[in-house]
Amino acid sequence: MTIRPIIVLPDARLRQRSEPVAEITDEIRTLAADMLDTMYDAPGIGLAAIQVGIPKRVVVIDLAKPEEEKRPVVLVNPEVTWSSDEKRVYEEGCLSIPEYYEEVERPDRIRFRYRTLEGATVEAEADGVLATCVQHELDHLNGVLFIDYLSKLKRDRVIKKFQKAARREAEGV
Ligand code: K1U
Ligand code: ZN
Repeated sequence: MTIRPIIVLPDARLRQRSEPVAEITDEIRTLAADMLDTMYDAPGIGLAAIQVGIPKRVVVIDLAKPEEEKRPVVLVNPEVTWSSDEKRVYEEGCLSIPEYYEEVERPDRIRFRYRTLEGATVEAEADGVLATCVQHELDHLNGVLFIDYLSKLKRDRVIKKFQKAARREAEGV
């Protein structure tokens, strides 16, 4: 079991676009296993590879409740292929912006495609929380954060708060 450190705002790597996975190697399988350990430990319901500092298009998701059996899903090179016109508002959080939650409006239903660790291509449809989570994680692969959907006032306020915390930590305060 390996828990990797999760990078947090204002780390510039969170704004980087991640590269597609060309081949599913042992390195990718180890990355996915470590991401699942890291997500369960946090805890969270999703994690993108860039959140552990690796700019590769890999995402893990598990929406199972603590009392349920785990249902880990690994998405390699995921893409949204269709999204509904109907929207849904959900209160989102982000492990890279700890303890900050805000409502975000996104398409309610999506279709998406991804590769599994076994190399199969899967086409899936999602609604509700899963649709929100997949869209949140795919945004991470393009350097987009959920705070980008908020007003400039709210976004600037949260960025400033995290910049100040990073400065204080660097100064050892
Ligand atoms: O990508 C991330 O930072 C993970 C994030 C995923 C997410 C949450 C909410 C809406 C969309 C995407 C999280 O998991 S934040 C933590 C969280 O939501 C949670 C933690 C424990 C139990 C249940 C949820
Ligand atoms: Zn996030």
